[in-house]
Amino acid sequence: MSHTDHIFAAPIAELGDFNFDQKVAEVFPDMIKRSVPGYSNIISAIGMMTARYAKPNTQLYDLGCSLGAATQEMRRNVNQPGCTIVAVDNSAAMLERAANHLASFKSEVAVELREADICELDISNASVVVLNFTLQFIAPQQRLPLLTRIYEGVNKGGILILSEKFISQDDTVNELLIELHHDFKRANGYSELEVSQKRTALENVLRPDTPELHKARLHEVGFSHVDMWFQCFNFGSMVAIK
Ligand code: GEK
Repeated sequence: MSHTDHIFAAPIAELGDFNFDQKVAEVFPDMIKRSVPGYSNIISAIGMMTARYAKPNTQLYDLGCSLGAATQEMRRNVNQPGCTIVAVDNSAAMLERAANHLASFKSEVAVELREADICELDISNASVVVLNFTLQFIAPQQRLPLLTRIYEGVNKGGILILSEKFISQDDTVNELLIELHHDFKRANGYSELEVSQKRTALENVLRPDTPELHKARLHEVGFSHVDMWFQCFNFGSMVAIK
């Protein structure tokens, strides 16, 4: 059962850094839908791209899977034999709930849930890799090495779907996108206090890059075809094809 997110509703005297603990896992589906513009559209499109890019006898990766929303959509759309979806997160609380969530659907497609740091994961024989709002939580100096490992583990013609919060190179546009995102959260029932406490808690944890930096880095690691396929305010999703 999913609960409503009230984590930042009351004043918190000492706001620590945000982390993916039991309390967050409990309210996660509500939190992500009310906080990330376009989240549901992106999840659906991950399914559509899986249907096109999954190849027989390959692995599909959902890196930073949380409760497995993208994993489940990939599983529903895999139409090739011999595929395994490897869903990885380093939060035990998230994975425990992901296991329950995924067990509630019937499917022939194998899913392996792994509690691991995605920066230390072996990635091989991949046709589809999903980083749905996860790279933004990885230390900036670890992003290039992680994307390099992903590139090396993806088969020729395979796809990486990378969704992120962005910053804009233009300060004025950046401010506008941040304000529009806060309007979106207010419209979804978050109070001023919730918006501002969450912003503070995420400050040291979620470090967004510009779309330009993402694209340059994806090319640098070797991907041949890179572009944004969706953007809503300062959130969006890119594809990179090997
Ligand atoms: C979705 N993709 O619903 N190794 C493994 N997992 C990590 C690491 C790491 N180093 N760092 C963070 N995580 C999901 C949403 S949420 C995005 C992804 C958000 C995990 C972390 O535990 C959390 O579950 C996830 O990445 C990020 O489609 O909360 O904005």
